Amino acid sequence: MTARDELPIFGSVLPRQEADLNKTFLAAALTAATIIAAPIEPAFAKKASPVATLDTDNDATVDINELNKAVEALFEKLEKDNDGTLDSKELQGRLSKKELKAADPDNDGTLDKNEFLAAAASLFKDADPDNDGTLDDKEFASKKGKAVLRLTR
Ligand SMILES: [Ca+2]
Ligand SMILES: [Ca+2]
Ligand SMILES: [Ca+2]
Ligand SMILES: [Ca+2]
Repeated sequence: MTARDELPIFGSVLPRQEADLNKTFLAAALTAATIIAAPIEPAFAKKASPVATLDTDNDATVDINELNKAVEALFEKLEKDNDGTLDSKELQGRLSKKELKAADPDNDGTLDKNEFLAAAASLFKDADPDNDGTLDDKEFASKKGKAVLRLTR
């Protein structure tokens, strides 16, 4: 028997099995997605929204003071080596290289708490196109809003 004789067998059997497997997998994935998506009804979605998480005075928006609290808490959480600053490793990708550079006016490659808070405040301003000084869930859903969120959790 040569390799050439075997090929048609693999050629005819394997692709069909693979196609069946893919179908089964797809069906399972769809089922899983439905199961996961189902419990997230508005009540739950609302609870997990950025505003609901950060809005400590319950006025349905997040102002800079509320943001600062979350940003400060995250600073403490990320500041593992206790040298008073966050380096790029501790930031875990929360800021791009460009953002980190912009947030680091003393150019030491790390952010102290004030630099970190200022970076968050600057992102907050960018994410607030209606300039009312607060972010709502719609603003948090934007690309810039998501950049703010990355500095809160
Ligand atoms: Ca609020
Ligand atoms: Ca550190
Ligand atoms: Ca610095
Ligand atoms: Ca706003």
